[in-house]
Amino acid sequence: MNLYQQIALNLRPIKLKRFLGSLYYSRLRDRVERRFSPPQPQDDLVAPGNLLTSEPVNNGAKLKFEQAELEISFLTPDFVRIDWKPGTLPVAYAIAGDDWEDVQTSFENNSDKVIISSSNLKVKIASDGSLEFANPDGKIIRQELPPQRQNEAWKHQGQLYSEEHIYGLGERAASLNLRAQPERSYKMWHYDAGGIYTSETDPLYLCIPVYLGLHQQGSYLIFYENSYLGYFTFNEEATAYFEGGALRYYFTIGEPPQLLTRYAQLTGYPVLPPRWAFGYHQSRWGYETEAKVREVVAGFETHNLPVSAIHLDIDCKDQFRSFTIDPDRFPQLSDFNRELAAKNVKLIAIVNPGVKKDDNNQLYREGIAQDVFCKLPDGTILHAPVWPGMCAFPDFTNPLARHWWSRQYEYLLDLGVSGFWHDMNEPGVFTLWGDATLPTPTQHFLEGRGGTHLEAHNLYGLMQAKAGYEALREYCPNQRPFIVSRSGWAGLQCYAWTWTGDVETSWSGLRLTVPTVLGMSLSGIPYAGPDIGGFKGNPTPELYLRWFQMAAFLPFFRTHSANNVKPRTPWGYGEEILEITRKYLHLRYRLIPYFYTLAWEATEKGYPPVRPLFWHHSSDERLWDVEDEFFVGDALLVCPIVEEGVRDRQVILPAGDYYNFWDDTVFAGNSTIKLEAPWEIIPLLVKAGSILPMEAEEKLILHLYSPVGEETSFANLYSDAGDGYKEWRLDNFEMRRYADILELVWEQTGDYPFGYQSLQIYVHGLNVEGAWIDEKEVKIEGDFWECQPFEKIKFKVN
Ligand code: NBV
Repeated sequence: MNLYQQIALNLRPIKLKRFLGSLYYSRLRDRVERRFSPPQPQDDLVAPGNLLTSEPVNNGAKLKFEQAELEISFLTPDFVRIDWKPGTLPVAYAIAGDDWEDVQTSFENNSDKVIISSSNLKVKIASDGSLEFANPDGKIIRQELPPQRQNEAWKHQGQLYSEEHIYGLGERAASLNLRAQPERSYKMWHYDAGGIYTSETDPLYLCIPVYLGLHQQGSYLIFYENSYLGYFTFNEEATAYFEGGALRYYFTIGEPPQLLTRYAQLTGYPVLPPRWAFGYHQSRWGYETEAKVREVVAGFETHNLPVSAIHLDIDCKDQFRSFTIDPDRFPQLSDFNRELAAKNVKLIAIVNPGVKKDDNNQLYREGIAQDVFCKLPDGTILHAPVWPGMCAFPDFTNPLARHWWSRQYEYLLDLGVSGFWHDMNEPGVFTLWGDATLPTPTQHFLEGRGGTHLEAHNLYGLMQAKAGYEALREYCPNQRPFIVSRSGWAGLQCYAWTWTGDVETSWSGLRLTVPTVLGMSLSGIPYAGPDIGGFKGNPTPELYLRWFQMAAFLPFFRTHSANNVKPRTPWGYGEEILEITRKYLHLRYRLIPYFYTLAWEATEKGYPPVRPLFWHHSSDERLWDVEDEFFVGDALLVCPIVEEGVRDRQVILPAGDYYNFWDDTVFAGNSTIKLEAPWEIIPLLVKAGSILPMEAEEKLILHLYSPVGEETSFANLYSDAGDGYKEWRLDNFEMRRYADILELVWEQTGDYPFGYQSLQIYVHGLNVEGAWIDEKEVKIEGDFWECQPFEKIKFKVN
């Protein structure tokens, strides 16, 4: 794209009055970058050279090469940290767990290699600095070339097996298997695509240098704790290149669920969101008055559609300024929030990081007084244009800035706002050409150590989320914070949800949703979802419907759209679409106990609720490229329709047996089947052996999907008050299938009382001849049993 095309493209979303600011800033950024970081002569790449010394240390070893140092430290027997120096070590923003227990390791020094082994992992270091990781069976899981250093930068390569697949790197508009496009380079540099992105766009808003490798010998996860600008490619080798910092990475082997547990142990387990967050969210850039929002909420009521939250975009603000609400357009926000609360609707307000440069702006004046804005190397405050005009940017890598920022949430919380939506926090600014963010020499505090934007850029949204999270914890100690953040990094799961940004309104945009969300799942980001219907554009009724049906099974279920498109609500597409979306909305609300239990599981194990097909079947190569199906937990297999005009589809089934959710037909797994998908149907399967908890009208509804053979399966149900930090309960179920008996044994832990008036039990796939609750025979009513909690229910079946 030439300069004129870039200018023309950037001009489209930016109104003319912003033109001058953008022009000024683009030139300033270029000048600053020329002055403070002139292009460096690129020295040759330097390898570590020969191994000079090696010695065992607690949990690992230390090695010295001619040009580099290496430290190997086991965190658990299958999890190891590798440090290649020189280079500045990272500030530990992404690291949550550091109380690792000692790991027994052995140290061997042979003539040509050093071997450090634990009970689960062997690391061999050759005398040239190449590394090999093997599992206890001696299978080589990964082989690495000696890393290379070029001035401040590191290049690190792993040899890939020919069949190896790669997943992760945070949010990507790409195939699920990142190696499917070997020519593609994935950049580590959060980026605001400026209103629209497609399957060609890279990077997006939330890059994370973590990936999962899967091949016939096994699977592994590698996380580079390096936030510098970087690039990854996956062809014959997996290459990671970082423009600075030490080469510190973490490596672990095991099945995918275990890999994600290890990653969560390191970077933090996802926090439990409030339960309402799993309901439906309605949003639009354009809910600019209280009256408008009231009208939308009334629309949901009139059409018998549940809604849990309304999101207010920048047009709710006073001249787009952070933490304000336009008093003319939202004159009675407190009362209005009370009105919404009575309908169980929460209000979420957008917050952008840019603080308007204006001496009459109290926030700006405070920021200056507290010296918390990002500066250029010459000590001047950096200003760049965003929505309010020229803005200064809080340096969230400064604890003082975070503390000051976190105090600002109080006003909106007092007005009854329930959650916050962090946008433009890559950070994104307006430019006419070049990179739409802060200049790379911009200075950051980095907890006192100091550094430039090259290192802090990718941390910006993460640290803003931390500030926001801490604010909500402090001001509303009895509520769990709800923040949605467009950007972030490793660790975001401890503070916020995210969404897939300004995705194109097209079938291709819809198709991207599953690989993008799954890629985030495998990068430790559990809560994501798309703008239903795409951001900028008017979806056809069919596209909207198919997007809606898919999103009904994703953690973050939200319609959102740009300000220049038609209002997008379920009732805007005619009676047929309204009826179908209503059915999916109600189904989603019935499934909330299931989603909530998955959220609890994430806090315990780090498992994302939305999982790829190979999650429990990593050796089944048929599943490695499936990116138009996904599991929600272990029970639900969702097979969305992502092509126009399609009324059926092929479904690849992993091992096991599967029930068609809509009619209980059973399919043997390890197969490919075809399922009907008229407009009202999203193909949906339930794994045999599952206990699917649902709720409706204050009843808990347990759907027992009997195993086909004589098997035992387990399920949990987590519940609590839905918010806060008080009592909880965990209902543990064990389902046993014998030849003519199906049994469900129920055990409860925790103190929260059973929250339903009664329960209903449905048995799928079997004819029931008789039922006994705690050994007392009970009569069937319809096709279910309505009862009170029990210890055991037994069915005679055939
Ligand atoms: O605040 C306006 C939009 C928002 O609606 C969207 O969801 C964000 O991704 N925002 C981006 C800023 C401008 C987009 C052109």
